[in-house]
This record gives sequence, structure tokens and C-alpha cells, in this order.
Amino acid sequence: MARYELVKRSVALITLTNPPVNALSSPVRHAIAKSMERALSDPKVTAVVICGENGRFCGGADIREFAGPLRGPPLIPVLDAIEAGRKPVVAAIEGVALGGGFELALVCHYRIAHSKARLGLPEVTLGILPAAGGSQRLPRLIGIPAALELITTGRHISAQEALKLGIVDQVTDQNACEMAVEFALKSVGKPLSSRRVSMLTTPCPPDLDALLEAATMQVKKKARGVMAPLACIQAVRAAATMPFSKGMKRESELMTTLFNSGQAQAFQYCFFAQRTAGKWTLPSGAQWNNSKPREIRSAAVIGLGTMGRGIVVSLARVGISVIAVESEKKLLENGRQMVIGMLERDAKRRGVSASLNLLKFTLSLQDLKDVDLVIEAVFEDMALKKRVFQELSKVCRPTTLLCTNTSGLDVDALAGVTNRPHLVAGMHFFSPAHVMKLLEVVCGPRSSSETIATAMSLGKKMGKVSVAVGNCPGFVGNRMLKPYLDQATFLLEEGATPEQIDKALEDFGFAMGVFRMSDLAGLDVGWRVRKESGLTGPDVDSKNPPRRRQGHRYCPIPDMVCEQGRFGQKTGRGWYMYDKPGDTNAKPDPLIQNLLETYRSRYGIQPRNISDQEIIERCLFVLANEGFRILEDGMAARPEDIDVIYLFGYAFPRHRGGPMFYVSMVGLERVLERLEHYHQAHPDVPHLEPSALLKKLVACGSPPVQKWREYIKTMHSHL
Ligand code: 3H9
Repeated sequence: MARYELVKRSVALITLTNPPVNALSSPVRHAIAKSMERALSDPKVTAVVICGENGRFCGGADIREFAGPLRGPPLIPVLDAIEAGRKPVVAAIEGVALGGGFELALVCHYRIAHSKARLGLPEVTLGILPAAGGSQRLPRLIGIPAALELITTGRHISAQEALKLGIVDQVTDQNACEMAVEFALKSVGKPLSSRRVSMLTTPCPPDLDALLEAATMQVKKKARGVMAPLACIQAVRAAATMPFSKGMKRESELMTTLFNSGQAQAFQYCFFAQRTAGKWTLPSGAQWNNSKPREIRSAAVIGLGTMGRGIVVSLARVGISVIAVESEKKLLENGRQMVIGMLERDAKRRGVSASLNLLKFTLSLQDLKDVDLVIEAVFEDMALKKRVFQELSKVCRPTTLLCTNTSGLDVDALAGVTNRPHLVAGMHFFSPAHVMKLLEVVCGPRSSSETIATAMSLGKKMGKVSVAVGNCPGFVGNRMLKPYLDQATFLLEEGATPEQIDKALEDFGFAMGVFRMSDLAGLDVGWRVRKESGLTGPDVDSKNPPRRRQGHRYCPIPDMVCEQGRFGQKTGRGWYMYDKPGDTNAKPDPLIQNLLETYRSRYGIQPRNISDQEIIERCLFVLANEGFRILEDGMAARPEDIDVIYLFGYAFPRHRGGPMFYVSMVGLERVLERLEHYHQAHPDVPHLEPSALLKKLVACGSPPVQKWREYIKTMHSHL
């Protein structure tokens, strides 16, 4: 767990050996404590260097240990002993020094970093704070404003930035460990008191209160309802106003509060869920660690609408050459200019040169004959997509992978019109595709393991969080969205307003409620889909009773809003009104209020007072209920995958962990009872009927979310 060697006859070299990130697990803490005791008591040793094996200093506390009681020596006394020691200790930082790893570096008397190293205190992203002295030492070392920013955001910084801020003493392109040993030898005999960060006085700015107040306002706005950043600010205040020992006490109190909150559990669940989600399996037994992806050097994107443009940018900025195809000259030129603009802005932001030489624009599918992979992003129309796939099948070489960016159409039906159904899969990006991190990789029944491995690995290369899902209408994300949106509009019928529903969801933690979000996305898209599926418009069967379609309850209010030309922000009117088209400041619109009142009186609906609790329960329990059905149907492999999709594709608040984690925290028994209650009240809404899996889990004693997979395994999997 830590190797101890004597180098250059007098330097004790302590190497953390806990792959993959040298996390500070109980045996590692124990080994550091023992090694330090040995180094300090050995008269031959004049200095100490601490480094990490495999070019990684340390990724912080072992997050897996947080779930159980503390075992082994606590971290703080281990760190205090390093700082208080009478021999100089140098941290040799390669790879990462994060969280407790950074705190370990802060108690060393000197820090040498490799130029490629990254440092940071990301605890806030795990719902906690740097609680091994980080919140007290960093402000003393670099001052309040810089420390506040790093601690409240959890941002990783480069070695160069760390040097500029005064966190590290030297940056090197050479072996950091060897440099640290040389450095340590030169430090022998020099006084250490000024190198003990805990003994420094925090440089306190005169406008401390204003600074902390501004930071508080900022985090409240950015991370609504999240406790950890607020606790971080309080800890930094303690560093500015209290002696070190009292500040440490405050840090510990704040940590205890956070640690025992459901929020910390949710954040930590998200950390592991994100890493689990990439681990896909197919019914054939092929999976992430036994299937080889192909290398993709060239790709084509068909269709240069909003999605297509974002996909081109995502591919080009990771060095893949892209042929972009449009059907008309004007659309092609327009798309070309927009893609180039996006790439140039992106490159400027990242301080690199734009990879424009990788792009080619064409009107002809014939130009695609040699590409490795195609992503089709044409209009969401099955007949059109089938024509494109038939054409691609003729034009592209037989080994080219053919992917579709459809947001919900049948991927296997597209595979069926090609001469290579095993090389067809869905790559469902989220809009805007160059910004949104989520990618649903849709596995058709005939998609080969190599195809899925390639789509997943290409997603990773583009910096996406890729999740493998089954082929069903709407896949996972959009399939769950429908019942959620339905509940919101049913609540409007029953007496709620868009503002009230949005506020309840925003208080829950969403950055935007469902109606404000719909206005941003544009209301016309859903309207067109409803018209195409015969739910509204001239094709509706006139035998349907009012407010019913296809045998179930149906709310026509969204159609009525669209019929008035209100398509959301882009038209300056939607569920809200805006000062002008494109404006983002949503204001309640009396016309919508009027529309709702007229509608209710036309259908004899007596509006009632609806509580925020009912809004949350109906919208979010129904969302999770569909999630359970998706698990039952084998369209997602595990609840973590669903949660990751909602975190990264639909901005589900991270401190709630995702819809499935959220209901597990509420208690499955209660969720079942509430769904039964609402289903009884609304028997014509099948989505409110509790799913079989939810009932089964409750019958089995409501196991924690991490164990659900054991109950799903027996069900039919499409993954
Ligand atoms: C802390 O330090 C609290 C203290 O202030 C106070 C204590 C009193 N623990 O991400 P990857 C696993 S809080 C346990 O895919 P990469 C990870 O689950 C901690 N496991 O690799 C995965 O496992 P698997 C503050 C960890 O190269 C494997 O390692 N530190 C930890 O893309 C590979 O991970 C952080 O928040 C851990 N600390 O990225 C840093 N870290 O293979 C968290 C990783 O079974 N870690 N694992 O799926 C990271 O940000 C990234 O892992 C890192 C490497 C950048 C280090």
C-alpha cells in the first residue's frame, strides 16, 4: 500500500501503491503513518519524498470506504504528523493530486509537480468538503478569493496554474520524483516553520463579508438547494476568522453535517453510476471488456440541422476527419458557415487551433464510399431515413458502420433496409450535440458487439458519457419523458399554472421547470410528433371522446398553445411571454391563464388547489415508474444507467442522484402507495399504475438501488 525505500543514501522515498488512483484507503493511511514514523526516527534519513505509483500521486480519500464505518487510522492525524515532522518532506506530484491527495501534498513542506499534473479539491462534487484540513490550509497558502473559487467549484487546475497561485514550488517536464529527491537534499537544514501551511496567517481581504456574500449568492443561483458549496464557504470563513485548530473543528462539524445528508450519498452514487454506465453487456455475453472497438479515423454526418452541426463539431475537435452532407446547396453553405464558426469559437475557448482542415462539405452521398462510420441526422421521418440508409448501403464500402441519430424511431427497421444490419446502431446525441455530454448508444437486436463497442468508444473519445440502451420507442430518456410531460399538463387541467409547476420542480432542484424548459426547446417539435402519431390534427379519429385518445386520457392544451403560433422562446410566446423572440426572461402570460380558465369551464373541470407535494410526486414518481418498466423490459441494464441518462441528458439535479436513486431514497413502499393512490384517482392514466418491478422490489423488502440488478437479472434483457 506504500513502498518505503532509501535513495541517495539519505532520502526516504514513500511511494503510494494502491492502483488505479492510489486512493487513501485504510491500509494506505496506515502505511503512510508507519513509513513516516520510520523516516523520522531513522538517523540516516535527512529528508522524505512522497510520490504515487504509475505516475499518479493520489486521487484522494477512498470514496468506496465512505459507505461504511471508519476503519484504520483517520487521515487528519496522519497528515498532521507529516507537517509537524522535523525533516523536510517533498511531494512529487505526477498525474493527479485530488481531494485528500491534494491535502496530503499541502502538509508536505514543498511540492514539485510534473507539467502535465492536475490538482484540485473536488470534494464539493461529491457533496462534501475538503475535510482533512484542505479548507483551512489552502486559504492560508493562496488567500481567500482563489481558495474560495477552487473549493466551491471543485475545479481541477494545471500544474502551471498551481505554480502561479503559489500552490507548488516547481514545475518540471522531467521525472517529478527524481526532481523531488534532488530538491529534498537541497532543503536539508533549512528552517521549516514557514513551510508549515497550518502555521501561516490567512491573508484576509478587507471586504471579506462582501466577498463571501457574493460567493453565497452565486452558488445559491448555480446549485439550487445544494448544501456542500454553502458549507465550503462557511469553512473558508472559518479559515479567515479563526485560529487553525478552531477552523479544523469547524471543518469537521460541517463535514459531519454534509456526510450524513442524503445529498452526499446522492453525489457519491452519481460518481460511481457514471463509471458503471460505460460497462455494457449484450445478451450474447459480449461486453465492454471482451469486445474490441474499431478505430474511427473518418466519419460522415448526413444533415446539417442543429443536431448534425453539433455532431460534426464533436467529431472534428477530437481529430476525426468529417464529410458533412446536405441535400441542397443553400442548406450546405449555411451549415458550413455555422460549423466553421462553432469550431473557431470552440478552438479559441480551448486555446488550440481549429481543425478546419478535417472538414469536407458535399451534396453527394457518393463521396462517402470510403468513410469508417456514418451518422445520419436527417429530419425525424422514418421513410426519409430508410431512403438514406438504403442509399448508404449501396454507396459505402461493406465494412462501414451506419449509425442513426434518431431520438426514438426503430433502429432495427433501419438496419433491415441495409445489406449489413449487424453494422447498424443508434447514436442518440442530445441538443446541442457539441455541448451536451450524454450519448445513448442504441443496440438493435442485430447490432454486433464490435458495432456497439465502436459507438461506445467513439462516444468516450468525443468526451461523452455513453450509455447502452435497448431499441424501443423513445429509447430510455425520451420514453420516460412522455409520462412526465403528460402529468404536468394533466395538472394544468386540474387547476395548476405553468408557473406553479415550474416553481415546484425548480425548488426540487431542476434548473428549469418543465414549461420553461419546453419553451426553450421549442413547442412545435412535440406538436409535429403528436400530429404524425394521430393524437391531434386532421387525422384524429372523430369517435374519440374529448380529452381521450387511443383509449387513454389526453390533454390537448399543448396543441391549443401551438395552434396560436406560440412555439416558445423563439417566437416570443409559449407557456410564458417574452419581451421579444429569442428572449429568455419568462414572464407569466395572462393569455395562458385565460386559455386555461376557458378550457376548464368548457369541460366542466372545477379547478382545485394542488400542492407542491402532489406536483413532485405525480411528475417524478411517474418518471421513475416508467424507469422501472424500462428495467423490466430489459431496455436499460441497471438503474444507474437510467440515472446517468437523466443527469447528463435532462439536467436532473445531481444532489438527488437521478430519478431511480431519488425514489429509492423516498422509500419504494411510499412511492408504490402514492402511485396506487394517484392511479385510483386517475384510472385512465396507465402510466400511473405501479410497475411489476416496483411491486416486486417492495415485496422483497425494498433493497437499495445498487442491489436492484439482482432482481432484474431474471427478466428479459435486450442488452
Ligand atoms: C476526499 O478526498 C475527502 C477528503 O477531503 C477528506 C477525507 C477525510 N476512491 O475515473 P476513472 C476508481 S474525497 C475510490 O474511471 P480516470 C473509479 O471508481 C475524494 N475509487 O479514471 C474507477 O473504478 P472502476 C476526492 C476511486 O483516469 C477507477 O478508480 N477525490 C477514486 O478517468 C478509475 O477511475 C476525487 O473526487 C477514489 N477517490 O480518472 C477524485 N477515484 O475501474 C475522484 C477513482 O471500478 N476521481 N476511483 O470503475 C476522479 O476524479 C478520477 O477517477 C481521476 C481518474 C481523475 C482520479
